[in-house]
Amino acid sequence: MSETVKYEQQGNIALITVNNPPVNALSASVRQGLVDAFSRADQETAIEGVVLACEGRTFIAGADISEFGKPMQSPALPEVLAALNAMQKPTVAALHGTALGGGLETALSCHYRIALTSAAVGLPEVKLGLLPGSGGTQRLPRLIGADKALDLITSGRKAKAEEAAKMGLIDRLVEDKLETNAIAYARELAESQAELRRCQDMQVDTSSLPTGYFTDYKKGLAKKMRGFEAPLACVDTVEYACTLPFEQGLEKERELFLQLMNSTQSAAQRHLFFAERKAAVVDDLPKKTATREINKVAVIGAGTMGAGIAMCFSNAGIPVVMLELKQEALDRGLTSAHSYYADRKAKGRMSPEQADQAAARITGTLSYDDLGEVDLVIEAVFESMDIKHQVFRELDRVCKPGAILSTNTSTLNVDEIAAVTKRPEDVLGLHFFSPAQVMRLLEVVRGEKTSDEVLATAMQLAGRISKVGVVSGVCDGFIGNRMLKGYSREAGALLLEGATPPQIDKVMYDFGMAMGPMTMGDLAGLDVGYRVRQERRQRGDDIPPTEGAVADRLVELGRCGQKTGKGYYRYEEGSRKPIPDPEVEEVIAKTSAELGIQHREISDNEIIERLIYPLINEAALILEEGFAQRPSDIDIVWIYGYGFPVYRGGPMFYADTVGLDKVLDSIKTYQKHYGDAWKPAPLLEKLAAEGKKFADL
Ligand code: T1G
Repeated sequence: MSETVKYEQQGNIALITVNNPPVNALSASVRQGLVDAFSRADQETAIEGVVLACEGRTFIAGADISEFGKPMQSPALPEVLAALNAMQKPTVAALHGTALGGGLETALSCHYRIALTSAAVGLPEVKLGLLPGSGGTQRLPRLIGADKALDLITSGRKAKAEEAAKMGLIDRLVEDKLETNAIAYARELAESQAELRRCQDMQVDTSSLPTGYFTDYKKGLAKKMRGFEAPLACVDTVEYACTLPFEQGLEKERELFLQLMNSTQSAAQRHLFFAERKAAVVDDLPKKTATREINKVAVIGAGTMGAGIAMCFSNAGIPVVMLELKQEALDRGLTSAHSYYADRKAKGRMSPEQADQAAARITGTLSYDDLGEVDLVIEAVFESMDIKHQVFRELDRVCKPGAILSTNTSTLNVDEIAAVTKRPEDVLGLHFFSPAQVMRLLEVVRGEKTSDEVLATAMQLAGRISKVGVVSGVCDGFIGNRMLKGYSREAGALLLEGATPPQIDKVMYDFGMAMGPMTMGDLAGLDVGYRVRQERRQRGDDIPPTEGAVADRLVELGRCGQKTGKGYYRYEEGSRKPIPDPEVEEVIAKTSAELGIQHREISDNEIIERLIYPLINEAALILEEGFAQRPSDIDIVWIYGYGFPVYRGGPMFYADTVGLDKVLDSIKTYQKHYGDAWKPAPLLEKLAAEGKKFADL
């Protein structure tokens, strides 16, 4: 028997237990152990029933993702499940924790399922760019119906045990003593000679499915999951379950599964699965670094960001006090937070109790002297160093020793802010992304003097408020915004050379970005960039005349974007739909002429290269300067902070799929035309020369 699967005889019941921490993934050793255990239980005459259970925190949470992309060791999971299916004695799967993917497929291959009420089940393969490849798409629809199965398989969501029981997926629920109850259940089934109920012997009830059901479902998904291949394949497999005999459906499922397994999209999504978990690790922080308790938080500034940040903490059950200088500003912030919860309540997204409690957790004050007991402060006031200094001097005066003082600045130097306090070791940046209560990214900006304890506390806190924390060093724009500069610069330059806002936005939208740079500019407000460029020009920074040239002209014409009803596009009253505006093309043509730039045909591929390759090049500089720990962190920043397409894995993974030599060649070509703004990063040149990838770092 393998070291990860245990076989015990409990009277007339065989108890087969998987023990493969941390999540009992179906590694090669587990698969072999299960095959051996099933055949032993089938052969032993004293055995009349079988229970399959797991030790540790969860039932099998799926196939071992770390084995993907490598040669598959036999037995493959379908063989394991075929052996389980062939059992001539009642089998009961005992579920606790999260029975996911291949784990749920294993449970579906048992005759009966019992679960703790605290358990959850799901088929999240679609989140890895895959589909359930071991019978899940054929057995689940037969057990719970096509529509419920489609929902679980295409969303990849988890269903709590009670909901799963209502669907008929789980046969018995227990509060505790799962193993004992499971053995009793198996014994009851054996002694009552209960039917050996196999999902594959069931028929999917398609009587209630309207004509064209699957086609329409795919159309809806193609919109909702734009660009993803796996969700559409999932629908095809469920349709096979409704139209083909089980074995044929199984073959089709496997075919599509292997296609997806070998796809770049799935490789990208598997990369992100591990990248997200890796981001939580700070390489030079000892594992056991102490952390501080965070039970009460203060937010300075109750504007859009401040209120959004306050909601993040309240959603995690942490009371928050917002501070403002004037009552009306405070009232505005409290109102926006409280109406957010009222809206959640009205839409049934939160129960009335939950919504009322969350709203009540957000309070306000006009006095710094009320902040003496908070464990963490997040400053979210106007981006001016003078104002930041005033705020941090006040915080240094009133906050208790050990309180963490953080800034939500996206552009200013965190070390300069920390330097006005007597406790720079307790200061760091916590850079949230707008809207803060929605965007999952949190750039945790490690200052020169930030202590290990403060950094460890911040990284732990990120998970607690459902954010993905990524460590950044202190440099201009940290990781995300620093890379964005090249992207925005080139978007502006492409306009001057003849590309139009709709053309650029369509290319980037089709590339998979949540929205194109011009629409994004109009959403954020073109005046934000205008003010930053004005400040930089006053500071004497050498800004090329082309940089932001069109945006500056538009702002000077009062076209600041959605907030003024027109920017790169015009917007109807109350609509966010961008409408191309000939006046903008006139402004562009006039600006190009003033700068002596000829318009020309610009290919879609050039637009992609000139917007994405600066991201890659700047990221290589960020890595070699040590402002980011690893390339995969940068992918997480752009996926969770800037709407980079998930199925492309982030800018670094994408660069590796294109090939660093090809990326470098193009960058060098643009350098010849546009100068040293395109100077290749030494790290990129080195990796390309060595035929290596960012993934090799
Ligand atoms: N394979 C390998 N490692 C896994 C794993 C898996 N399936 N699931 C988790 N880990 C590692 C993870 O990398 C981390 O490692 C540690 O376990 C704890 O995870 C044929 C093909 C189960 C809900 O997609 O959703 O089955 O960072 O930090 O927050 O049809 O992990 O500590 O070194 O996430 O408590 C389908 C994926 C696979 C489930 C637990 N299954 N896992 O969450 O802990 S495809 C999944 C999760 C499949 C079949 C197909 C979550 C979790 P480290 P964690 P958590």
